[in-house]
Amino acid sequence: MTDDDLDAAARAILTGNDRGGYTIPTAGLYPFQWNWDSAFAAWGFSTFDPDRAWTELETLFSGQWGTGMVPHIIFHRDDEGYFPGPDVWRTGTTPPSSGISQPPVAAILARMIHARAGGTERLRALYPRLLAWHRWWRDWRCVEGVACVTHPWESGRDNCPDWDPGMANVDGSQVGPYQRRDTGHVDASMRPGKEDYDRYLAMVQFGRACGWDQATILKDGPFLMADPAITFILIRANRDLAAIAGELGEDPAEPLAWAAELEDGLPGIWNDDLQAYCARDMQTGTFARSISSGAALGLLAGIENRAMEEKLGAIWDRVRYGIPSNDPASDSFDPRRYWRGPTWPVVNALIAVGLNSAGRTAEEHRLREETAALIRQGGFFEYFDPIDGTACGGDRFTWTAAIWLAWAS
Ligand code: 9YW
Repeated sequence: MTDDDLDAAARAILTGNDRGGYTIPTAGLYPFQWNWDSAFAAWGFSTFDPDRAWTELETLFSGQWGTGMVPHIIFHRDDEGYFPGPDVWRTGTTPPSSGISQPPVAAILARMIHARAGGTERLRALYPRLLAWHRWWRDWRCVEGVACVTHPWESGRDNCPDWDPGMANVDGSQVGPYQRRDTGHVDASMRPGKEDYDRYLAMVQFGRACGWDQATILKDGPFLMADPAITFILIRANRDLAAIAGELGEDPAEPLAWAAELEDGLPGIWNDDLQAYCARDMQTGTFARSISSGAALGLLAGIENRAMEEKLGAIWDRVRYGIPSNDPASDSFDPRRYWRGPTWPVVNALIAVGLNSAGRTAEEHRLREETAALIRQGGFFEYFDPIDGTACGGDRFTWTAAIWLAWAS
């Protein structure tokens, strides 16, 4: 296939996964609207259908809660193919949705979509909703100055070793019987394990039992960990929101202040042993034991740190394709098990935005070439083995197609 053929195939994936105003990540495995997937889908659409790009974001924000939270899944219609569905989350919202959020990349991508394809009035209408969501992050997820997650699914990097310290203290033994659906769609050896799922469900059951009361979840919930990836993403997203405010004639003071607060909080997630910013269990103070691709998002937030960059450079050199989600030198590295080692084109794209902002064009070029090679060889899969390039997870994946169009090709 030529790159032109791949462009056409990528567009066909986006339009084929369109369910009317929103795009599913992939048919079968993920049949609803996912939060950060949609923001990337919009970026992809902006290369050939700007109107559809804005619609994607508008539909995402149609699920925004009164609190400002934008949920990680919006269940616009029923589908038995995914677990846990709305009957498990029981958030009571219209449209039905999950009770947690996902990485706030929408402002970063909305700004790039606007720069590429225009749409000032659509952006203007979205602005207060973005601001309300960022305020929710500030009020309900920033603890001791850093962005935290109350569930590994909230991080978007489900079974990453980043969450091992917090997961160890979650009791999953009382969740009762349930039927997973994911392992019916893809290879179980590449998915999170049963013990992981028991704990994921225990956290959902806690949220449900307290009526998704955020103060209770923060104070007494089973899991609270600082996430370096979301901290960096939120710093960048707040600055981009401030830039959007400037363009729209709005006051940028709030998002700028929120970005500065997060930057001030960064020493709290500096792990001296690893010489990197790192996930940290806020309940016990314990750091994660290996460096994840979350650390590689530092440049996205304009954070330059020589010691960490040397570490990240060594990690990159240990694989052939892209930034691995976990350090191959770590005993927790598993090259095909979801977020415990594989490389994710969508994360590579986000890292590349940071490299580009920092003027690191040679590294950005390398990352683009390695990511493009995976897609040329293997197709538009969800993620890849970073050592031999084997395509893994769901096929015809929306965000892989989107980043091909917007960045990798
Ligand atoms: C799940 C849809 C989502 C992504 C997440 C990814 C996975 C859902 O799929 O989570 O049930 O495990 O980890 O980042 O948004 O693509």
